[in-house]
Amino acid sequence: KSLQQTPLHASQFEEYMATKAKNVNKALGEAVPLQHPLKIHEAMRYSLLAGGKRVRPILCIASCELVGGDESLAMPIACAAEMIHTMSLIHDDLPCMDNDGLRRGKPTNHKVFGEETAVLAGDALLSLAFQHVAAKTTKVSPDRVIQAIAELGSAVGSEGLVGGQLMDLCSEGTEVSLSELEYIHVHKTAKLLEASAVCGVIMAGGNVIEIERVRNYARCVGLLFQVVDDILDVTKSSEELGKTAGKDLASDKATYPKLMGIDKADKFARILADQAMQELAYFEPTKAAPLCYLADYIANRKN
Ligand code: GRG
Repeated sequence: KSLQQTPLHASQFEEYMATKAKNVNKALGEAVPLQHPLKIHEAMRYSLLAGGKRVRPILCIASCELVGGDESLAMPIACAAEMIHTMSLIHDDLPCMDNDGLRRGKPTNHKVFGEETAVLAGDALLSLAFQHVAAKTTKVSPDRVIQAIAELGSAVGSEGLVGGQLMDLCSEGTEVSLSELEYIHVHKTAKLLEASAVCGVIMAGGNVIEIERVRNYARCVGLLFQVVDDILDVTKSSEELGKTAGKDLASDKATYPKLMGIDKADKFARILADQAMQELAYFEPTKAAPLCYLADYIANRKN
């Protein structure tokens, strides 16, 4: 399956992404009203509404629509995925983790609100994510909602984001093998993307085969996301430096280009994109078109 066969023009896909992002932003704004105590809700809203690409919620909604579900069925859990993603970024930027001062072009949460509030804003967003799914999902059977909550939970905890982050922290300053790098990327990045997509299918009432196809698709896309990130790190910094050996090849951080070379990393990215497309071949082409484009968008993104 290739993009040439998809019954959707590139401009229509851009419009699809923009419309979905707008709907998600509106739902996120409503999910966290500016209420007492103001400081915590300001801190939550500051990072949640800071203008990310909304890849996870869009993936969730597109997967729901893939199997015939309406956007509204998936919106609460799509928002939950973005709340979890945002909390992981807030905590990742803290001085005890990556100690970053800038995120999405703005000062990080703890720089603006202080470390204590940033920790609490992350905690509140994580808690709200699950509360929001349980309280706001309508027209979906309770067993499906519970299945989706379990899926999302496993993507966040020690089998997901937390496990990946811990391995990442522990590997600092050590020689990282390819399989360790894959573990970190799968857990820090792919698991939440996978859960977002799978939850969309669950909410739409998809069957086990549909769930597995979408799971495989999203797993490939998740790893692809990170391989492309690693490649961009190298190519961006070599452009900046005006030479072939980029920042990342020289730095301590393990990346795909560093471990396998830029050509093999490029090839690996192409294999992952092809695999993702193959999983989609099972579905009706019109319905699969947005996910097809989403994989292509992630493979070819420039930032
Ligand atoms: C879950 C309790 C708990 C703690 C979190 C800090 C941590 C544990 C995990 C770190 C997870 C992390 C920072 C993963 C990297 C994820 C990633 C690929 C971020 C970039 O995502 P984009 O490009 O960002 O979608 P935007 O800004 O567009 O949303």
